[in-house]
Amino acid sequence: VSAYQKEIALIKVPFGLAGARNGAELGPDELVTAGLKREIASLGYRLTREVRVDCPVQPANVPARRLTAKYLNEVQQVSEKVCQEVSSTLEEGAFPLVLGGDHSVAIGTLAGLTAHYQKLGVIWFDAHADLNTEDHSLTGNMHGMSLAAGLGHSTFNLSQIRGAGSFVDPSKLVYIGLRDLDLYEKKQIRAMGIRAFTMHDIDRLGMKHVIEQAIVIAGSGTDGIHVSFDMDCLDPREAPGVGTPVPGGLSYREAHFAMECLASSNHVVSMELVEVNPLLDQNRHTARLGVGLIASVLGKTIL
Ligand code: B3U
Ligand code: MN
Ligand code: MN
Repeated sequence: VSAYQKEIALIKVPFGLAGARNGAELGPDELVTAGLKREIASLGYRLTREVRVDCPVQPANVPARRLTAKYLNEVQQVSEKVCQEVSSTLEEGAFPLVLGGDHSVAIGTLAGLTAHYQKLGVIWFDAHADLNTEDHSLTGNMHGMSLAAGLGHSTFNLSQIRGAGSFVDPSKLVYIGLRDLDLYEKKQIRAMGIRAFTMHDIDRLGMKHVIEQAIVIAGSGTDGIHVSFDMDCLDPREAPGVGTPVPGGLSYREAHFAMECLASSNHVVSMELVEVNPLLDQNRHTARLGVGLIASVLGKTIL
């Protein structure tokens, strides 16, 4: 976050239909309850916009749907709205902070960002690659397809969203924290040559090296870095309140250190934090950690 940009828009997206379990739709309110606005204020930011995107909830009678991409129409509706909010935020010169919701909200965020930035760098913190298309997903859950939509691989993709810009450039995309990939996703990562720092790489190289490399890849020759932060990148001991926990994830300090390095890079132009599931959390632990990580990206330091 640039030192001059001290205006923030809070875009809450209480949408959980594209996730694996119920509860991600409660994430935005949980993050606010855990003290997010206090942190933002105490870091000297002005909240110039606070919106709660109107999201569809599960209908009483779930109609028979195609299993390949569940709740596609709902994801489309939400993506349009999130895109509009993100792009108005950028027009006003504020920093978009998007709170999910499941990770499908990223489709709208990426749409709004590409509307404004020609060359967007993206750092995707996640246990998963979210690269499935409707033809390859084994679950039909669209939170596992958001980057495929951002890259233009799935049938529903950025080009279908009003106002979106061009697709994300795979050479400016970096993964951090991967440890649960479907076979198709592995093939795609290799075929596209996407820089992927798996948990193995973090063990081997250390987070310092990983985040520095990630900032170089996503931050040089781009208009800035979007941080898409899926809370399941963290180890479930740190963040139990997520829909699809995977053992062996980032530690508290690794995650904070990465956020602190991103803050001092001055390249971050937007952030989203997704997949906080209060129904699965313990003592609001995951939401509080989420708030702390956002604060670190926004420039909070220990001393
Ligand atoms: N790759 C699997 C699992 C998954 C993706 N994202 C999450 N889980 N959170 C899928 O459903 O596409
Ligand atoms: Mn994800
Ligand atoms: Mn994930």
